[in-house]
Amino acid sequence: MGSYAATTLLFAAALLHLSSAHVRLTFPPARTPNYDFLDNVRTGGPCGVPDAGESDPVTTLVVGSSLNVSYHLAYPHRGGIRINILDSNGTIVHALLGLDSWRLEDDSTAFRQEVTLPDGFVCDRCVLQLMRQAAEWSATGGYIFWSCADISIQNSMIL
Ligand SMILES: [Cu+2]
Repeated sequence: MGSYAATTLLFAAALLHLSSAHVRLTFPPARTPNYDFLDNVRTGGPCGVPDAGESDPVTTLVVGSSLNVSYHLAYPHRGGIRINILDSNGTIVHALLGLDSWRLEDDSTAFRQEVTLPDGFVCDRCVLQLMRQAAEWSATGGYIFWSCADISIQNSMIL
């Protein structure tokens, strides 16, 4: 294969990767359309897709409980994750893994992270936001994918 063909193939592979193989929440399930290629270059934050209102799945969680946030990871990008609770306006109200560092940076194939919801924080409609770095695409680590789930946090599962 000539170097031109090899270069073209490599470029095609990179494009294919950029458009199809990243990260998407599986629990709580991502809002729709639940694309796995929502990044901070081509889509707007904090979720990449707008809240679709009534048609979105809403996962009810119990205040102060622990859960395994799980995500489909199509490719083991370098870098870590953050998990935040946002209010319905998209403002971070709780950074469940901290705001100042990335977690799981040493485990690029991880696909879940246990978190504990804050005591006393309930919401009828809020957002669990996952951010996942793809550090090899950015010298500063500022290239990320995001995926959001619409959630409600209640005092009891019995509504
Ligand atoms: Cu990817």
